[in-house]
Formats: sequence, C-alpha cells, structure tokens
Amino acid sequence: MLSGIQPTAGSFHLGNYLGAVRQWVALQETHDAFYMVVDLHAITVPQDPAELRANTRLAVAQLLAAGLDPERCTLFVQSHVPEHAQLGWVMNCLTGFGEASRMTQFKDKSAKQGADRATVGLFTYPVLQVADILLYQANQVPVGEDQRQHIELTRDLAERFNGRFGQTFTIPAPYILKETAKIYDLQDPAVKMSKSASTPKGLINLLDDPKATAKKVKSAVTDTDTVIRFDAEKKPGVSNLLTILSTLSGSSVEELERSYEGKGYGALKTDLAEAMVEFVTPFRARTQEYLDDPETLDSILAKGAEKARAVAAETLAQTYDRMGFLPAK
Ligand code: AQP
Repeated sequence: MLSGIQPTAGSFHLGNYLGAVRQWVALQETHDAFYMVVDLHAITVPQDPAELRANTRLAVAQLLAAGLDPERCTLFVQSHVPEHAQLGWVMNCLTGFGEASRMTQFKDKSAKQGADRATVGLFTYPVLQVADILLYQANQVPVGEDQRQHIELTRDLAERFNGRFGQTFTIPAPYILKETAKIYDLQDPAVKMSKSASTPKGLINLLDDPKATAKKVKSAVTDTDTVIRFDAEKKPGVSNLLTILSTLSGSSVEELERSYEGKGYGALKTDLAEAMVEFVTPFRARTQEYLDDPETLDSILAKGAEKARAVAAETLAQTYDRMGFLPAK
C-alpha cells in the first residue's frame, strides 16, 4: 500500500482528508503501508523555500494528528529517498510523449498557470508518481477519484517494463472508496473541492478557525427544493453535505435521509457544522502539539526514510540491472 500527499497548501482540506488520508489511517492496520509527503511533486509549481520546509513539517504533523502511527506504517518525506527521482527518470524514458500529454490533471493545471509558465516537471509529474508507487511494489493505492488516470498510467508502465525487461514490478490497483471518491466544492458542487478553488468559501481547510468552517458549511449552496435526499445529479449540493456528514458521523446516508424527513436544509447544515467543529478542533490541537516537538517529528521521519529506502533501493537495483546498467563496483 502506497500513497502520498503534497505539502503545497499548508492546511489539508476536507477533500484530502475524506478522499485519502482517512483511508490511510484505516489501512495501516491491515496493510504494510508506505505514506509520504511528496515534496518533489510540490516543486512542479513555484515554491518559496522557507514555506516549502514549513509546509512539509506541517503536512507530517497533520498526518500524525489524523491518526497515522509510525509504529504501524512507514511515514516519510519523498526527497529523503533519492530512489524516487532515479526511478522517475527510468519511467520518463518509457513514457510516450502523447501518453503523458493525455493526463487531464496536467491539462487543467497548466491551463490554470498559463501554458508558458507550466514547467516540464509539471508535465512529467504523473510519471514521477508512477515511480513512487512502483518502488514499493504496491498492490493498492488509496487515492481520490482525481488520481485514477495516474494509477492507470502506472499500470501501463509497469506492464510495459515487465514485458520488455522481465517481471519486475507489481501491477497496482487504485483503492477508491465510492462514497468519498470526490468531495465537492461547497459553493460549486459541480467541481471537486480543491486548494485552487475559485472562492475560499467553497473550500474547508482543516486548520482554519472552526467558527469560519461552521460559517462556510452554513452558507453552502444547496437547491430550491426542500427535501433532504441523496441525488448526486439533481441535488449535488445536498448530496455532498450528506456524504460529508455520513462519513464524519458514522451514520449511513439512508439513516440520515430518514432522520431529516420533514426537516429543512438549515437542520442538516447546523448538524454538519457541529460535526465539523467537533472534528477539526482536536485535529488542530494535535497538529500543533506535533509542530511544537520538531525533534520527535524529525526522528519519526528519519526512521521512516530508512525503512522506505531499504525497500526502494532493492527495487531500483533490480530495475537498473534488468535495464542493463553496468553495476557500480
Ligand atoms: N475533492 C477531493 N475529493 C476526494 N479526494 C480528494 N483529493 C484531493 N481533492 C479531493 C485526494 O487527496 C489526496 C492528496 O492530493 P494532492 O496531494 O493532490 O493534494 P492537493 O494538491 O491539496 O489536492 P487538490 O486540492 O486537488 O490540488 P489541486 O488544486 O492542485 O488539484 C489525493 O489522493 C487526492 O485524490
């Protein structure tokens, strides 16, 4: 099991948590799990060095606050394991230019940046992601729906390499929970919640002031109907709120629909705002505790990098050998 999250935005948002990190926490109990903060991916868009350093620590603190346990999983920072960049290069040399050009995330992100400003790093970032996954021989990759195409590319490249050079890589599958595969923007439930949302009102950052979070929930866009019912097509706003509340409360969507029968959207929003505040308040406090103890954080990361490198180095050595690189004596 392998997955990663960017340290770009500072706070994780609700989509990151429900779509990915929440599953990571559960899966560390049942799988040999590798989780990383993908700082090499972060530099595919311009980064301020001091901010990148601070945000990388902040991302690790949030993962621990969310419930990752370094005794149960391998938690590390991508740039601490040089094999990612090394296997990334090999994978670049196996990827067709047209194949990389079809990645919709690149199209979206480069369109947002302006074609002239998008870097080659942004273009090849899905290929680095391929290397991230294959290095650990991952069977499964817990991610949100927006990453499905990148996992498909990973499968294609793993099969291509295995076909040309002999069985080397495990073919991974995406692990995407249907219910939380895509959490939507609170102001525009037609698009995914994202750090690059067009308005901050649609985005719930977990480290924001809980009062501001409650306010955003209460001003979420719904519809002109009054019935609280899950219908992703006709009632995307209400359905999104139901999904979020269902995940946070542990009640199924059907149970929630029944309990809100005859009640208005205000009741749903009030309960969700409360559930959000209940969730983010201890999350913020725990994150701060980890940030206040940088020595523990660094020691967790040092151990994580050592464990990750042991696996990554073995896969890379095998890959180099299969490709015909002369071994260094
Ligand atoms: N809205 C979402 N619903 C479900 N899952 C989501 N993920 C992201 N948004 C949603 C999942 O979170 C994990 C980490 O993604 P990332 O490292 O790409 O984080 P990000 O850069 O903060 O994600 P954004 O906001 O989506 O960034 P932009 O705006 O750059 O596109 C992944 O597993 C992802 O699927």
